[in-house]
Amino acid sequence: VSNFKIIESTLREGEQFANAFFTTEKKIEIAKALDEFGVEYLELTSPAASEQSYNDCKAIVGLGLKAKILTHIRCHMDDARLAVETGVDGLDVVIGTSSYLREFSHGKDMQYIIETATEVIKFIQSKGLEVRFSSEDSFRSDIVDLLNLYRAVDKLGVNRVGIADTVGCASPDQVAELVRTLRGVVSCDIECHFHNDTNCAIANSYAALQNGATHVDTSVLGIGERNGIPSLGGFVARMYAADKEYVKAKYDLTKLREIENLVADAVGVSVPFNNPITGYCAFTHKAGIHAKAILNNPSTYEILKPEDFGMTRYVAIGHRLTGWNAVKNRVEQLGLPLSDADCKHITAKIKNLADIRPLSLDDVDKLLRKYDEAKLADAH
Ligand code: HCA
Ligand code: CU
Repeated sequence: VSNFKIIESTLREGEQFANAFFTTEKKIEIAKALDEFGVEYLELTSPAASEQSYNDCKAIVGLGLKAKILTHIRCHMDDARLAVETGVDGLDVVIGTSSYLREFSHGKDMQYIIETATEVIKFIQSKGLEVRFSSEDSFRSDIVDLLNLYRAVDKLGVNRVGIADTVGCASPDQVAELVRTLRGVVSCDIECHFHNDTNCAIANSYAALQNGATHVDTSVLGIGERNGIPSLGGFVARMYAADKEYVKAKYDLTKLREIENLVADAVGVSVPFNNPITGYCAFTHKAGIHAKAILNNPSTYEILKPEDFGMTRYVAIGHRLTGWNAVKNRVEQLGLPLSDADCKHITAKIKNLADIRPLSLDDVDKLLRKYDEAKLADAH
């Protein structure tokens, strides 16, 4: 799947994360970092949310970034009027279409939704701005209602329609089916927004792209409402696995770690240990069989090349699953003149010790050096 665009929503969906409070300075720092990374769009909190949100939106527009700046609004003329004043490149308009949201949230029927959408979309277009129209809770909406609505807004000439799995209930096959159907109904681009309640957000995004979607919403570390949406890093990892050259050409992948640390710090969380690419063990190889193969050729057990992301691989050796090839590699790194037989002998010793307690690399190095010294002493 090539030719997709990222709508980076750390500064919109991400602000809905429980811990998020971004100062203007922090928002600017994050916006600049994401722009350097190369995301195509930044989506910002609605200017209608608060006075500061309005001002921050203007401040980010004023940075003159390469990325297009979008803001996210309810399908309402008041919000649209306020948003166009900020100078953004486009508006992401959203309204709830499921019966849950129509009954318990805004209380409007489909006819009213189509009429309001038409008014709001025409207004945005009259200002020369890009417009996307999306239905919240798409996967629990009536399919006929949904397609009628999308068809109507496509006829108005919106740039994109969006589907949103607001509650994180969709599976990749359901996504594939809905996007494929939608692809047959509209001629505009298709954006998708998946929540991660059942850990399917990235798989769902990929399924959407495979079936005709063009734009994917992400946030750094996946922060958002509840447990969030696809993480920028995880999504990029998925797309790199699908088309490495395309992804490398489009984005500055070595910036990922810095951006994640910036956002983690800003919202007071740490980067998860098993995070794709930047998790602390993402490139650590442990079992002897893996270590041996990795040392021969990293592609044996690595689908992502750590150096493409400014990361380094690590082969863990101080444990009971270790193997003599990994030990030998360490011996060579230390420049010790030990034979294969020596390495096998030391490996047995490491396994014995590691059955009792885990060994640090330092412990292993000491063992290796001691062995070497003892050998020298014997020789004299
Ligand atoms: C919400 C809105 C949204 C909007 C997605 C979109 C969602 O906070 O409920 O604009 O496509 O998940 O539905 O984030
Ligand atoms: Cu959302």
